[in-house]
Amino acid sequence: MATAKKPCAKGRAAPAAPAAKVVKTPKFENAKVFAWVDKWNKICTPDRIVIVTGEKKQHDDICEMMVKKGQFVKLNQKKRPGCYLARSHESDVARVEGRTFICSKKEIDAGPTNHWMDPDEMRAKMTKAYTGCMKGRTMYVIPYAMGPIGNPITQYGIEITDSPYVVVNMNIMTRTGDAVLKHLGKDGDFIPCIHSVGAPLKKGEKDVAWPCAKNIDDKYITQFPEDHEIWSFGSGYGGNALLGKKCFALRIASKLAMEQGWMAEHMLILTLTNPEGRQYHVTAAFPSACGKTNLAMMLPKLPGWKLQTIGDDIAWLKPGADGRLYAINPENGFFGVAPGTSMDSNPNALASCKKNTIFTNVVLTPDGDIWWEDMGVDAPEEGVDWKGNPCYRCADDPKRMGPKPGMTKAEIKESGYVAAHKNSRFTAPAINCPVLDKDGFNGKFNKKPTGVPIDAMLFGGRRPSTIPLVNEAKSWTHGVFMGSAAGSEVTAAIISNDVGKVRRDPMAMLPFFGYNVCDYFQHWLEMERTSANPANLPRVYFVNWFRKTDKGEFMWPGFGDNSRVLKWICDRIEGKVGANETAIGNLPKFEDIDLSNNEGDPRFTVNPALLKKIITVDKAGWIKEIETVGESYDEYDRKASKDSKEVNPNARRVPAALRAKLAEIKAALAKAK
Ligand code: OXD
Ligand code: MN
Repeated sequence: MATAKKPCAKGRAAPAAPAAKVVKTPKFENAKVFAWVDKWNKICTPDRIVIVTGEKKQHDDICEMMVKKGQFVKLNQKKRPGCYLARSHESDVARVEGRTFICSKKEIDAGPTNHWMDPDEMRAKMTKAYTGCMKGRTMYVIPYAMGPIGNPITQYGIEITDSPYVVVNMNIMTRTGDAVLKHLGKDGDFIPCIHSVGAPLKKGEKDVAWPCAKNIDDKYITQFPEDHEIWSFGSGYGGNALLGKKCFALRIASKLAMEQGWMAEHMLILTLTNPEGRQYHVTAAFPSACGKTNLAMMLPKLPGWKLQTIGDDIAWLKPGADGRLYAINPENGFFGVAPGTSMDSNPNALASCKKNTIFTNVVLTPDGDIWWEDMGVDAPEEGVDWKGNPCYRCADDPKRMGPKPGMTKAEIKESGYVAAHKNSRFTAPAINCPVLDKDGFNGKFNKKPTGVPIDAMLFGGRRPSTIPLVNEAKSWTHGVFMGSAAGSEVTAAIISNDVGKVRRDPMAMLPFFGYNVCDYFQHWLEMERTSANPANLPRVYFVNWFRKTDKGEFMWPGFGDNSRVLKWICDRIEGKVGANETAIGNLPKFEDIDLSNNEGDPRFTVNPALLKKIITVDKAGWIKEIETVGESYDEYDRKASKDSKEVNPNARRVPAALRAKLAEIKAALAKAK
């Protein structure tokens, strides 16, 4: 039964809730920066506003404040100076692709691979969520640069956030602070970004270790590609909250790049120097968990060859007057996956996180250090797992940990337990990397700030069958076709109905296209049409380190042995070696793969008989492969709504040049022996 409302004292109407107190917006010389901060100050109503200066003292003070609040664990400063550990909420451990939106005015412009919502509807919905969302919190204003400040390829952003975790991670991952504001001056342009963890605090309420919106449906990672704006709400996870990374450097930047004739790609950049001192610059786009960071920092097995890192995740490439593509790494650090990073797989990544690094969701050891699965070192007797619970060294495998003392490896495996989250991360300054190519990283070539000219572009994926070790595209269009067909195979290691099926991940950009995938393919093709000298575009290759035997054993050792493939690529560029010209592309001749220094640890030794197999065409496999690439094209051609089987006549189509390439390879395969 409804109860009658108590009349207000003296019969007057109840007073309206007091308007939230708005703190004063600080002054900024740049009017657009002031307007952006002022707008969100009034909506989010934080308790205070702090401008991120980029200075070490402010960074350290924020870290210490987080330690006091229980949001960071300070690691053993003798072993890991300047290092901290964070543990995230269980709902907030990875990118949320289902809550990531490209809010273009028209749905078709977001395309068939993106989630879309009408921009006005999204703005209204999110503005409601942002209203009062920073109560009890500090609003930080982070001026940041994607790329070396002042470089012609660099772009700038202003991220507003209420997360100190975001501030200190952005300090590592980008160039932040006063220098950026100075560079922007009165009217310099930037990408406006707003982020909130979506967890306002009531007066006197104690904060939690990892504030966020706990319900996945309350998280929004939104890009407005026409307005070049980024709005993120409810998540503190790196890929959702460090807005310079995926949201700006890939989604918004890919749109800008399409409009302005350059490229924003999910690619590592490396510098390779041969024994004669000739330098090559290579980019590589692999989907997640396919070894981009490992290749970017690899120690070559081939004597006399040197590899240096420029970037491990994102490349921005601009065409030069000579037709070459010049690349910078827009980032300033590595946001690497921890598990699996070991002295065997990537000693340079381990060295990169020796100091000034933030670890998220790894194991804390009793001596204040960190550990993760497949780190290649014995686990401590006991530790604290990523959820903050005790964990213990496994009874019969010192390289595993379980949730109870004395558990066996089999028991731990059966339970599915991991002590470090599978997507646990290190955020490490690039400058820590022992093999950093400092000039290239600073966007310089021949001492000039232009980015480095790219000689070869690689695509790849985890493909246990069919796809050869390395395959050279016969033309730029063929290279674009190869990229469009990239993907990774679901393996028997995963319990899934999709085993053996390929998840297509064109150019490794599936979660990162800022616009319609078909337009993106067209843009790649346009790079040749609009080039000042198409002959100077990079050569394109498809590589696959992951072929397996019928018994499930790797046929190629990978890691440092991949230098053999890179050398073959350099030899091709120099015209030093020929190739087997096949229906699918140019494959190496066995004798052209350098097998020197092929001794030692049998795990890292090339088996010549297996090598022969992975540089030939598996005709039956390729006929199937081409068919499934065609199916992915058909899928893109359908209307934006993913589950519709109808072909929408208004849908953007896969470019005819790629359809023609597919048909050409299919016909050549049919004719091949
Ligand atoms: C990714 C990453 O998810 O780089 O691709 O973090
Ligand atoms: Mn990535």
